[in-house]
Amino acid sequence: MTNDLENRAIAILKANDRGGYTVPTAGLYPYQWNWDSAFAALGFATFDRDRAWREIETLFDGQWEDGMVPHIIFRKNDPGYFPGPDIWGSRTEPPTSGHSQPPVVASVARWLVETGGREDERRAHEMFPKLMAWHEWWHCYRDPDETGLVGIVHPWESGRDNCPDWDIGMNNIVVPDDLGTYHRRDTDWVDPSERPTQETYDRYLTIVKFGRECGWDHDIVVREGPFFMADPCVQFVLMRADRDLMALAERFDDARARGRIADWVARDEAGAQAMWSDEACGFVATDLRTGSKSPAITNASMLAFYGGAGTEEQRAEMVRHAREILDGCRYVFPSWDPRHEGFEQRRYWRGPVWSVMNWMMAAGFERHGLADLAMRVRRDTLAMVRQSGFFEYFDPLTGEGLGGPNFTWTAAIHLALVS
Ligand code: 9WN
Repeated sequence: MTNDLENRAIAILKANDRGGYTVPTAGLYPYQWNWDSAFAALGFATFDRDRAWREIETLFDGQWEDGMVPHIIFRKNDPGYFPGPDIWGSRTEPPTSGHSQPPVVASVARWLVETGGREDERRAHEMFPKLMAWHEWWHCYRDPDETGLVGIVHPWESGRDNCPDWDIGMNNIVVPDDLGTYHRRDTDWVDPSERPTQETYDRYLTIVKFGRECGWDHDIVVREGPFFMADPCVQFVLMRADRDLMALAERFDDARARGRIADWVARDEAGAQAMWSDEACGFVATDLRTGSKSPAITNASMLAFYGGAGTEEQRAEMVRHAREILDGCRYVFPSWDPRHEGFEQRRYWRGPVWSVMNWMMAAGFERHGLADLAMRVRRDTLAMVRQSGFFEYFDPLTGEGLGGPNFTWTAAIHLALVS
């Protein structure tokens, strides 16, 4: 039996369907985004498993020869979004952006297999080499010195674009005189006071210009590009996904893949440790150029449980942070610590709550026997939707819905939580 809200969520997924892939929200985000599709699949799986698989299979239409799965696939040009395919200049078919996004897909594939039947197993098996190539890309190109810590070359690659986490890396970017003028589109759809500032956007585009001009050569972008930071979200999502990929390799009895993944898993924890900050007493974003650490706890820090990172003592510190932050917010989990300066309850990734982060976080809490924390996070996720609808994100102090309406991943997570 479905209720009105579930029917509404299903209707949103169907309305955002562009034939094999969904757009995050009509207007503001008119293309296929990487981790949005992974979460969309979780929602589709509650009523149409074939469509769930299609959502993640179509993502790999954009996979690069070197294994990278880009963060946006531009299937048809839509002037409603900036920067479009020409600005990225990736010269791929289909046109794509030039960097990736948090690799959630292997975890979704494992989940589909373990909750499904033979057809799910068949499709996961078919996808398996592509997933291996993507993970290999992360471990090889984004961790060239094999430290176990992968880096990101653009805040957009984190999926948490405007988080104050990136300020330490972004402040070092020098905007060139020949960046040129451009017309942002995001502020046509959403109140500019909730979006990244113009100064931030100039720096985003400075990184894109650098990537375009070196032909998106990953080695050059990583070694010489304007930005290279470690992100707790990408690192912990990859840690989780490596283990999920290992479970698939065992299921498919693939000894070669098992050996390769075992190497990655063995390095992952050392990488996580490099993000530990004694000052913040937690896992935080780290600038891989300067070694500077972001000063505050975020919802990405809390994915340590999801990734299975940290010692018992470190996890106890993280639980202490979680409880204090939970006490200070009507709705959790905020994207920047409200006890810390820089918290903005409405501005993009500088305070608001995202359903997808909550979904992963709750799974991590549960896995570590923190049922009360998991329950609170899930309860708030559902409550914000009930109060405000299926918005892109929410104000942690009031529950007001912000950003794009009728948002695919908010609808998908709602379905995943109630099913
Ligand atoms: C840039 C689509 C994407 C999400 C990201 C979110 C936002 C884009 C933007 O929208 O990023 O990739 O233009 O702000 O931050 O997580 O995947 O929903």
